[in-house]
Amino acid sequence: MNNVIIIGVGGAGCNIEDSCRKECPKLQNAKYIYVDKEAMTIVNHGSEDERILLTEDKDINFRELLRGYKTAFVCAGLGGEIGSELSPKILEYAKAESLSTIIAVVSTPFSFEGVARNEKAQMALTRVNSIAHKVIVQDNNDIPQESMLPEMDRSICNMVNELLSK
Ligand SMILES: Nc1nc2c(ncn2[C@@H]2O[C@H](COP(=O)(O)OP(=O)(O)OP(=O)(O)O)[C@@H](O)[C@H]2O)c(=O)[nH]1
Ligand SMILES: [Mg+2]
Repeated sequence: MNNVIIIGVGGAGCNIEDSCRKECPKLQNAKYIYVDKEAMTIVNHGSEDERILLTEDKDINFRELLRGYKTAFVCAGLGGEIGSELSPKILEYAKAESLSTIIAVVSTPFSFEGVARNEKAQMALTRVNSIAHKVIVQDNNDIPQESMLPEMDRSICNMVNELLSK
């Protein structure tokens, strides 16, 4: 599938994307893009030409980036700043570019992360649900607490693989 683009936004989004890259055989040939505002975080993902560091004075043309692809996956952990704010926007850009399949792959926070973060995530999820054609949601509360984060993202990949096998 080389007409597929996968964009991870924020810390969790980039982690989820990396897990998909490792665990989803059907996404091996996709174009991978990692987006974050934190330089320290983003260097841990992909190769240099796959990374987009958001800075206040840099305007990123996401529509141009998405143009020509048939399918877009947008990955984000909802509840923080960048993933919650930017992932719905990127989904909207994909819609504006008329991609035929627009899929969101998101997590919602553990309850121990607090009400504010959970409310932020729910608001973002409402937006995501209204834009994407398909939404894969990992409720982090469903993951055994002793599991490491990569384990939980593996369970997201299982959902992605299931979707792709349909
Ligand atoms: N599934 C999964 N969830 C994660 C991971 N890391 C963080 N989270 C969850 O994702 C939410 C958002 O966290 P981040 O991705 O760090 O936030 P961000 O989008 O980078 O936003 P800011 O750093 O606030 O700008 C957290 O509240 C956690 O619930 C991860 O590796 N996998
Ligand atoms: Mg972050």
